[in-house]
Amino acid sequence: MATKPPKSDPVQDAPQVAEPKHAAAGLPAIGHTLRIAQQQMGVKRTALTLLRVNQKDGFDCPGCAWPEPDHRHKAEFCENGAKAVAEEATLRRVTPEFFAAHPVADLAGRSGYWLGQQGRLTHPVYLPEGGERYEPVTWERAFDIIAEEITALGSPDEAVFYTSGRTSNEAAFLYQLFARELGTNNLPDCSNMCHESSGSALSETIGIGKGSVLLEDLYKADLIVVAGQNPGTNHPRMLSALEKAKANGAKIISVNPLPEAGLERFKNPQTPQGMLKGAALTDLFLQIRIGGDQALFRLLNKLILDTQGAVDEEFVREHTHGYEEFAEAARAADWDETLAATGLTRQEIEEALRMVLASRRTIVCWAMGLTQHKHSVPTIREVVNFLLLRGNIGRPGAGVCPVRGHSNVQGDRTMGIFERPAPAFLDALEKEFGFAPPRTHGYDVVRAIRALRDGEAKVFFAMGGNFVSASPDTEVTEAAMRRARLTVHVSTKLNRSHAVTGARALILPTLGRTERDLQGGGEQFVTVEDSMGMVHASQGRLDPASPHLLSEPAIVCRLARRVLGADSKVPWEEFEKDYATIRDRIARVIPGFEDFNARVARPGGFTLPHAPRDERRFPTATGKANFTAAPVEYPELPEGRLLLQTLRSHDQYNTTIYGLDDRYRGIRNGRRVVLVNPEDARALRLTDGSYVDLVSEWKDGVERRAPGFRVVHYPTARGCAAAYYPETNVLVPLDSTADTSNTPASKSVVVRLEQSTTD
Ligand SMILES: Nc1nc2c(c(=O)[nH]1)N[C@H]1C(S)=C(S)[C@@H](COP(=O)(O)OP(=O)(O)OC[C@H]3O[C@@H](n4cnc5c(=O)[nH]c(N)nc54)[C@H](O)[C@@H]3O)O[C@H]1N2
Ligand SMILES: Nc1nc2c(c(=O)[nH]1)N[C@H]1C(S)=C(S)[C@@H](COP(=O)(O)OP(=O)(O)OC[C@H]3O[C@@H](n4cnc5c(=O)[nH]c(N)nc54)[C@H](O)[C@@H]3O)O[C@H]1N2
Ligand SMILES: [Mo]
Repeated sequence: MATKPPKSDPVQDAPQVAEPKHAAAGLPAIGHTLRIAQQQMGVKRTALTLLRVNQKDGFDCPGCAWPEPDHRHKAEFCENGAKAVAEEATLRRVTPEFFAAHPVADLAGRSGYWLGQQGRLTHPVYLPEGGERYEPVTWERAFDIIAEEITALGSPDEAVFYTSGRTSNEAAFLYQLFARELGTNNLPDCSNMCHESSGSALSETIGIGKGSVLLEDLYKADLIVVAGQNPGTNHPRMLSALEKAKANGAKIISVNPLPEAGLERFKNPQTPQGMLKGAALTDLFLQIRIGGDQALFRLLNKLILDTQGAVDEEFVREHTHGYEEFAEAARAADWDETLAATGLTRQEIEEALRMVLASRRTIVCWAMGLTQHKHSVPTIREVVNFLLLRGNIGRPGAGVCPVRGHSNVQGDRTMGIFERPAPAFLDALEKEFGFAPPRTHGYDVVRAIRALRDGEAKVFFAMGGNFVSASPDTEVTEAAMRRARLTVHVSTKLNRSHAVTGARALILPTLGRTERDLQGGGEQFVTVEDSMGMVHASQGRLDPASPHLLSEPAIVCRLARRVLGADSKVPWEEFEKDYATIRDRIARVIPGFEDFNARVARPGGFTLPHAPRDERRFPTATGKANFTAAPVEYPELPEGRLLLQTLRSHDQYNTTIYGLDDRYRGIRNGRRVVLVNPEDARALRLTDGSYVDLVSEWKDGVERRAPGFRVVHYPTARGCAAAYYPETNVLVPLDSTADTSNTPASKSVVVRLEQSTTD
C-alpha cells in the first residue's frame, strides 16, 4: 500500500494542530457548509437543493439516520448533512474521457479524497481481463458480462452481494429477492461492521434488534446517557433534540474516552440565542477507558441492586426473565476492578449513580464506541440489564436508543438484507413469489472476505459503499478482492474499491437521493426507515447527473431479468416501471407494512410497530425481556502499548473524505494524526509533532503497520489513542471481531508507536 499520496496527487497531508473546541455548530458551521456546498454545486443549486432536504415533500438526507422532527425548520439539515448533499449534487463529472486518461494503476495510487473529489460517474464502464483502463460499455453488455460470470459459477453461493446503507427500501427488497431467487443468502452489508452488535444484543434480550424510543421520548426523559457516540459530528441534528430535552429538565451523562465538543455545548444555528451562547449539554462527563463500558454498567447495576427500593420489582416480575442469575453476577461486581477497567474515580461513579436513581425515565443512546469491540454484545446486553432493572423499556421517556449510521441501514435490514434471514421471512417470500429461497446462512462481511481470499467466492457485487476501504485488514481485503473473477460496483462516485478489482470489473453508475427518477410508469419516489423505525417517502428533484444513469431498482430488475431469464417467478418488468407495485409486495411479505402505499402517501409517513415500545411485549425465546449475566470483560493492554480506536473526523462520511479538517478537535489540513494522552506520550517519549508508525499487534503474529502519523497530545483517557478510519483499517486484523456479531473490533486495536521510518 502506498504510504503517501503520489506527487501528482494534490492532496498533501500536513496536519496543523490547535486547541480543541468546546462547542459545536453555530456560525462557523454555517459558513463552512455554504462554502463546501458552493464549491461543489454553485450558488443557485446550493439554495435550491438544501431547502428540500428532509422536507415532507423532499428527499431524505443521505447523511445520517437521525429522524426528522414533526415541526420542521425551513432548513432541516445540518452542516454535515449539507456536505453529504453537496458531495452527491456536485457539478463535477467522471466521464469516459477521465477513465481514458487515468489507467486503473493510476487510480490505485490516488488518495480516497482525490478519487471522491473527481465528481459523479456518468457512464457504465468496464475493465476487461488484462485491461489497463476502464472503457465505456452499454448497459446490455454490462448485464451480459455479469450473467456470463454468474452462470459459470459452480454454485450461487460463490457470488457475494454486498449492500451499503443508502439503498432505498424498494431497491433493497428487490436486491435480496434477486439474490435469493438466484439461490444464495450471501448478503453481507455495512451493518455487519456497524450496529450488528446492537442487533445481536437487542434481539436476544428484548426480542427486536431495533431501538425502542421515538423522538418524543427524548423530550420526556429525565436522564439521557450518551455512550460511545459523537453526535456533534455524526448526528448533528441529535444535538437539537438533546437541547430540547435539557430545556424540559433532562440531565445528560456522556461516556466517552474523548471530550467531544458537540456534547459539551451546542450552539443551535436555528435560534438567535443558540447562535450566541449555546446550551451546555453534558452534566456529567465520564472519561472512560476504551472498552470499559461493560464494567461500568455492571457496577452501576450492582449499586442499583444494593439500593433499597431502586429496582422496579413489579416490572421485573411481570416482564423479565433471568433476574436471579443476573443479580447474583452483578452483586459480585468489584469496585477496584471497575476503577481499573474504566479509569474513572469512585466519586464519578457515585455521582452517576445519584443521577440514575433520581431519574424515573432513562434513555441510553450509543453508536460505534460500544459496538466495535470484542465484547460489544455483552456490553450492550449490560446496558439492557441497566434499563430493565428500573423498568426503563416500554414506557414514555425511556428505552434503548442505538443511533444508526447510514440513512437507510435500518430499512435495508427490515427489507431482508441479512445473511441470516429469519425462517418466517423466507416462508413469506416463498408464499408470495412461489420459489424456494435458500435456507443455509450466507456470508457476512468478514466471512465474505475470507471466502474471496480462499477462492470460495468469485463474483463480488456491491450495491453502493466502498468495500475495500471500509473493511478491516486492508491488505488482506485488497488481495481477496483481486482474486475475484468479477467485481461490480453500483456507485454514484469514484472510490478505492473501483481501483482494486477482480480479473474483470464493472462500475455501474446510479441515481442519488437528490435526483429525479423517471420510469415507464412516470416519476417515482422511494422510501426509507430512520433510526427510530419511521418510514417515509424520499423524492429527488434535480436532473440526473447524466442521462446514462439507471436507478438502483432498475439495475436490479434488468440484472435479474438477464440472469434469471424466463424462469423467474418475479415480475421484474412491472417492478421497474412502477415502484408502487414493489411496495404492494413488501406490504404482503413484511409485517408492519400493511397498506404501505396508502400510509406512505401521508406527509411524514408512518411508524413501524415495536412490541416492547408499544405494548411492553417482548417477542424473545422466553416471551419476556431477558436479563443476561455474561462475565465482565475489558481489554488488556501489554506494557508500553496503547489501545487505538479508529474513528471519524468532522470532514468525512465514512470513506468519503470531504476535506482535511477536524474542526472541533482542532486538527487542520491533514488526517494522518494519532491522538495520545500527554501523560502516556511522556512515558513513551512521544513529543507532540513527532512522527510515528502505528504498528498493530495481534495474536496471529502478523505485524500490521500504518506509517507516518503525527503525534498530537490530546486529552483522551489514559492508555488510549485515536486515529481516523479508513487510513487505519490496515491495522485491524480480519479475525479480530466481536463475539456473536462478528463485527470488526475497530475501536480496540492494540498498537505500539514506533519512530517513523518514512521522512
Ligand atoms: N458526518 C458524518 N456523519 C456520519 C458518519 C460520518 O462518517 N460522517 N457516519 C455514519 C455512520 S455509518 C455511523 S455508524 C455513525 C457513527 O457515529 P459515531 O459512533 O459517533 O462515530 P465514530 O467517529 O466512530 O465515533 C465513536 C465515538 O465513540 C467513542 N468511543 C470509542 N471507543 C469507546 C469506548 O470503548 N467506550 C465509549 N463509551 N466510547 C468510545 C469515540 O471517542 C467517539 O466519540 O455516524 C453516521 N453519520
Ligand atoms: N476502522 C473502521 N472501519 C470502519 C468503521 C470504523 O468506525 N472504523 N465504521 C464501519 C461502519 S459503521 C460502516 S457503516 C462502514 C461503511 O461502509 P460503506 O457503506 O461500504 O462505505 P461508505 O464510505 O459509506 O461508501 C461510500 C460510497 O458509496 C457510494 N454511494 C454514495 N451514495 C450512494 C447511493 O445513493 N447509491 C449507491 N449505489 N452508491 C452510493 C459512493 O460511490 C461512495 O464512494 O465502514 C465500517 N468500517
Ligand atoms: Mo455505520
